[in-house]
Amino acid sequence: MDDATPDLFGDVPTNSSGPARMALSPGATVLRGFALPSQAAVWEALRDVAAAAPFRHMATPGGLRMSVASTSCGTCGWVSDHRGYRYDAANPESGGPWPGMPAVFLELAREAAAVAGFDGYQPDTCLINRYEVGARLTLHQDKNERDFQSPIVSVSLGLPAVFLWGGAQRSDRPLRVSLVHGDVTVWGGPARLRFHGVLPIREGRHPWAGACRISLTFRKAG
Ligand code: MD3
Ligand code: FE
Repeated sequence: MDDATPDLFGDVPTNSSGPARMALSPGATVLRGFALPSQAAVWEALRDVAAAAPFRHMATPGGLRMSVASTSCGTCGWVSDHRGYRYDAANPESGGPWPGMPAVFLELAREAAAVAGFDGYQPDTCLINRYEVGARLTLHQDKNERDFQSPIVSVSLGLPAVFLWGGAQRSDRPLRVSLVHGDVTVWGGPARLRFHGVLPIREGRHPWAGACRISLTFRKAG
């Protein structure tokens, strides 16, 4: 966290008085600690998904190995290779379908969306990103989904991250927001196409995740 850009919510307790809901910008809501009540069941389901569809470092369309390792569950999964970014019903690693979306994932995503004002959320995929120390995501937009009406819900687990929250243009100077284990964010409406990214993960240890951050990102892609 540099001094010129203070942590927006650094003084908000993460779990002392139940989940806190905060508007980041129109359409973007941070739900502090929202995943904590279901964290054990979420973690167990995550291990099942990763056993069925192992994490791997995909290649960008330009041929670079992503620093983030990923996998998916649901009726389609996010894929990147020399042909571009897309959602595919098949896991290219196995040729078969992705693991189904665990009920505990779906319930958490639907409840978070509803609290943020999006009733009836029906995500069909969850992208699971694993960040080792130093891994990052440069500023980008999520534009590979067919449906921009539905929000994106993301769950942060393991090591903390500094999330970059940009504007409609890549050149808009991003805000920095700390996300810690159990935080859930909901991005929809006017926030849906904003640029965003994740700064390199700093060293640390989490009791379950070890030296990693894991994010679950729910989308209606198909
Ligand atoms: C804001 N993942 O996989 S999730 C991605 O923490 C991605 O792994 C990050 O960005 C992560 O594409 C961020 C939070 C998120 C997801 C989608 C958004 C924020 C968003 C789409 C629009 C605006
Ligand atoms: Fe993204």
